Amino acid sequence: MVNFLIFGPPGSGKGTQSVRLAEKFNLLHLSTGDMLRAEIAAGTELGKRMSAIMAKGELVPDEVVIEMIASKIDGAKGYAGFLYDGFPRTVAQAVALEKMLNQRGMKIDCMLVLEVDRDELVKRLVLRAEQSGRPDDKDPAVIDNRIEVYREKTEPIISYFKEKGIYQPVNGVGEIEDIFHRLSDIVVKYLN
Ligand code: B4P
Repeated sequence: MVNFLIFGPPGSGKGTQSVRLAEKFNLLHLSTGDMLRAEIAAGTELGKRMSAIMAKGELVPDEVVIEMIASKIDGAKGYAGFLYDGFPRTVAQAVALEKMLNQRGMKIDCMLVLEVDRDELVKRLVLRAEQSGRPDDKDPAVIDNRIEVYREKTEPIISYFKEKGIYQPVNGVGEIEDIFHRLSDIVVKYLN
């Protein structure tokens, strides 16, 4: 099993590209954002507690998402690999993921990093708010906070993994299809 991380600030297109990559390369798409939104939609106790945190643009507690990912990895069969979307988001989550994979005889093989400037991110999220109605996209102050939280808590993971030689930066600006080709060209190398 090959383990890919797709990484980048909010609105960089992680979710958009992950769906396509998962389909093309038979990867299990693991989006912690989608898992959390599913809990909220189902009205679970966990969902109720997490929705207030997410609506402010803050990160949910590490242990919540680590537990979610572990339960998905175990029992997954028939895939060429895993694609982690929006996880890890803190160095603590990165360390937990490495440990979880090591215990199962795997490692993180590749970190795809979508690079998109701030103005483009805000533009995309404002547009998405109109279409999807996601509460965390509606308020510009919340979007700013999510970008800040990314810079402060998530971006340090890049240097942590750069030292491990798995860092693969990708230009995330342009047509969705073109970005998909840039990513696919890297992914295919790990699967052959
Ligand atoms: P996520 O669900 O991960 O969402 P995101 O970072 O906002 O978006 P993404 O980068 O996937 O962008 P997308 O493809 O949709 O997180 C939401 C919240 O969940 C977090 O703020 C946090 O509270 C919580 N959370 C999730 N995981 C967590 C974790 N591990 N730990 C703690 N908390 C966690 O693209 C955005 C928009 O741009 C779309 O409308 C898309 O159509 C558009 N777009 C994409 N590519 C484009 C392109 N090339 N050109 C133009 N538009 C494009």
